Amino acid sequence: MVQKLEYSVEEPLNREPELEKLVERFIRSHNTNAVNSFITKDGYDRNHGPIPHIDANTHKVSVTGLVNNELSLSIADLQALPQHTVICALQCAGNRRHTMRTKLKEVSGIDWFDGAVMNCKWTGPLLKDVLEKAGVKVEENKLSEAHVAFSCYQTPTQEDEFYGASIPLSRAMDRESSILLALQMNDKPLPPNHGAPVRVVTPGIAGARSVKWLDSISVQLTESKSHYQQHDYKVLPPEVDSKEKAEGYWGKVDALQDMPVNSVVGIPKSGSTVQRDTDGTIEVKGYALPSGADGPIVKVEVSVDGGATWTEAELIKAYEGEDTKDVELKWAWALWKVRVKVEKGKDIAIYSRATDKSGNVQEKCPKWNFRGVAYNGYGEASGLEIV
Ligand SMILES: Nc1nc2c(c(=O)[nH]1)N[C@H]1C(S)=C(S)[C@@H](COP(=O)(O)O)O[C@H]1N2
Ligand SMILES: [Mo]
Repeated sequence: MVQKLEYSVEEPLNREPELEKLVERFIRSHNTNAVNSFITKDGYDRNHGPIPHIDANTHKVSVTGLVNNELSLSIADLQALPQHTVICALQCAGNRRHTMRTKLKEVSGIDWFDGAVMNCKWTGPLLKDVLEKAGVKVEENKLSEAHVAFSCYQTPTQEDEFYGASIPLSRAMDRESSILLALQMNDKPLPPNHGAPVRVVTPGIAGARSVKWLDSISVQLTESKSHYQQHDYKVLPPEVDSKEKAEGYWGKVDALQDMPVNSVVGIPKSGSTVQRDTDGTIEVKGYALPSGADGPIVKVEVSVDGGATWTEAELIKAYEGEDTKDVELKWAWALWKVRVKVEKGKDIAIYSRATDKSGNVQEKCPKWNFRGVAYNGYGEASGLEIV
């Protein structure tokens, strides 16, 4: 039962925190008084429609499609299953779109800067356990082409009657993938804006597949019919440069799933004046994200000479007082910091470059794509004045 709606289809809530507040230790967020650090307390919001406030006591999640037993699970039923916790980065596929738009060419989509990502702790049953309870009924030779579709029917969205997404069944059934039906975020029940009472969390996969206010799960041989699976969130080839041309391509290009290795420079901020220390160094900080299931991040390097030489940064995986002991960090972001020597001058740029465990290395600049998704060029703070 929906008790009220906040925002609207015409004007959904879309916001990102300031980058410095995401990567700096213990800076209070202006809006919520939350303190971000390794675990993000005040993350971005991305909605394609209003935010529903759902009654957790009556809400049900259905499990249908190619299963032996269709299920209708209450929140209490989901709580009764074994609970799993994952700390993972969850990012919008459009994170850093502003950089693609300004560095390469105009793209279509919300002007996200580098803050459409959060690193949170999520708790709930594994999707795999829920699917096993229902019993997946897919013929052996069809297993590799099956999908799990998630839907939220609470409100219409900007381009569709509902919000939906799907992921490959093989990924869902892999225990290591840590795909959850999250009931808690950072040890508290989910807040309405992040999907209360239950949302999907797909570590390593574009945020668009982490369906909030989850109503239904379906095992099927086709991908979700949602606009957001079929006509959005795809890396179109560079020759597609208009809405009209895109029409001929949506059906031919795979849906974006795994996100690429990435890093950004959060401090200093582009365009700022930075005072050098007596030893001629300045402090540089940022975050880094592994590619898909290839985490964790193993290296971040910083360059102050346009990429000719690089200095390795220190990876800060957790902070004291934050209980990340015994928690797998494969899906998490890495916060990093380094002191680098830099000459005095104007219009200085600092680059960052991340490497993950599987050896994926961030490249200087990826190819342009019409929707400006999955941008992962070098992190960059530019236009700095060093004094
Ligand atoms: N039901 C529903 N789920 C949704 C969305 C939405 O609009 N409706 N947006 C998706 C997108 S594009 C992203 S990036 C993430 C954002 O999650 P957040 O708002 O908790 O940051 O939720 C995903 N799940
Ligand atoms: Mo997104």
